[in-house]
Amino acid sequence: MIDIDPSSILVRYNVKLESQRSPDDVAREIFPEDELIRSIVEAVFEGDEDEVLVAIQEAVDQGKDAIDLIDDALIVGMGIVSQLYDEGLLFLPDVMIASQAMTDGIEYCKKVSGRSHEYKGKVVSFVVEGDVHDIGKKILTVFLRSNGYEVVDLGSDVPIDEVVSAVVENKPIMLTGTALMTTTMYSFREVKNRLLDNGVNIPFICGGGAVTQDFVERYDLGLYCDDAAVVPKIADEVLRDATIEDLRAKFHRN
Ligand code: B12
Repeated sequence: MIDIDPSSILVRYNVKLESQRSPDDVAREIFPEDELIRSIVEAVFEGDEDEVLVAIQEAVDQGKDAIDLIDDALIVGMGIVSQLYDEGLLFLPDVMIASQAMTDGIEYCKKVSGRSHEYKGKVVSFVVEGDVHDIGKKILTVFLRSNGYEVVDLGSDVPIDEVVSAVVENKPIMLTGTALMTTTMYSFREVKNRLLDNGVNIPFICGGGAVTQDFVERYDLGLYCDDAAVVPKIADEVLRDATIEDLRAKFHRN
């Protein structure tokens, strides 16, 4: 039998773990100080859907405005999750779980107040016809929502007619399209043609596995981006009246 002292192994592992800062440690430093807001932010960060509602109710009982809590607490919590994801401290499942808690919280705030929340702007998102790969698109909608945008999510494998009708009906500030396959990404061009035929002239942000900047910049309205986390920054620029040329200059690689 090999003679091993387990306590020495544990001590060694502990030392290694304690020397690294956990996401919780980093988050705690940036959580807001106001106790009522902090509880909501923390619940979003933990992705605890039940606790989010309890904390919101507590804040409302103590005099906070339910609609203000959306920007002041729920979106702050999601912002911290996005920040830690960008820094590589959290992973995709953490983002998805937190976003569900935030979305439940927003619905609860709207219900409690009886008023509607004012979004920064509306965005329509879809995955192209013939393509079911929707994980990237889901991430994208999480980032947009957590940055104060309303997203009309058309889902995956969406026929071109449906995309164009949704844009005409909802009048978004921009459209996002996802394609993961070389065989499906050609519908971007057709969507763009149909938008222009309908007199719609909004930025059409395209991304997803097989798509490249070289492909997208060959058609009008098209803006390429490979990182879903950048999409809210593009939307912010669109709100500042940036043209497609401005956006390409700012977000395309040379
Ligand atoms: C998961 C997966 C599946 C799942 C999809 C589940 C789902 N609900 O999404 C299932 C099993 C269903 C599947 C099926 C198929 N798949 Co598949 N699949 C994959 C796989 C392994 C991962 C894709 C993924 O989710 N990546 C993670 C996400 C996060 O990445 P992402 O989508 O690119 O998104 C990121 C960025 O691109 C960006 N982004 C995404 N969208 C947008 C939009 C905008 C506007 C912006 C700015 C950014 C952005 O943001 C995200 C993060 O920053 C890839 C291989 C790979 N390594 O990519 C193959 C892959 C995409 N699949 C492939 C194929 C061929 C198929 C099938 C045809 C297989 C078959 N023979 O049946 C079917 C097609 C079904 C269909 N009609 O769509 C090929 C495509 C080849 C090609 N280049 O054309 C790949 C590349 C595998 C391969 N190497 O051959 N697949």
